[in-house]
Amino acid sequence: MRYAVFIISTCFALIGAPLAADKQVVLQVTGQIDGSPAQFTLCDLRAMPATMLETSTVVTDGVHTFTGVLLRDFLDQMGATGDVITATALNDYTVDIPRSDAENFDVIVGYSMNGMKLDRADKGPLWIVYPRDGHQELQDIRYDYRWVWQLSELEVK
Ligand SMILES: Nc1nc2c(c(=O)[nH]1)N[C@H]1C(S)=C(S)[C@@H](COP(=O)(O)O)O[C@H]1N2
Ligand SMILES: [Mo]
Repeated sequence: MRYAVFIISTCFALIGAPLAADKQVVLQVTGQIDGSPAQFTLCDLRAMPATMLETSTVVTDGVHTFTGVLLRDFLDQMGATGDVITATALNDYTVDIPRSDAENFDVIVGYSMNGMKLDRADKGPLWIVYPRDGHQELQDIRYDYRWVWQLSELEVK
């Protein structure tokens, strides 16, 4: 039920119409979820509760504020049952993310950095962001691999 509500959500722009690009599917979720495959536009993701995260990254200078959906809640909302999430990017990069990362840390599927939309040339439209600065154990190459930029698909296994 909750799932149905969240899948039909769209962008309700207060001023002007939402950009057409924001109504295109940016993320597909497949595998062990209710109603697989599920598809999401940026509008859908923005309509969900947002989490902000301040952190540095290994590929940018300084500290940035990222905004996105909490991976833990996102998976729960879809009724995900698997322990592994295979994340795939537009450039065909793929990596397995243990579900436990989402349980143990406030990992987000980020859609904006410093209040600006992430575009394709700048790790967008979606980037998996870990709260790196807040946890010493996340400052490790094992986790760096899981910061999938240009994220396009999550497969729950
Ligand atoms: N889409 C995508 N995300 C990716 C990668 C990639 O090649 N494509 N490389 C991963 C790896 S191996 C690391 S260490 C970090 C930083 O990669 P970079 O230095 O190549 O940007 O991003 C991760 N996310
Ligand atoms: Mo890497």
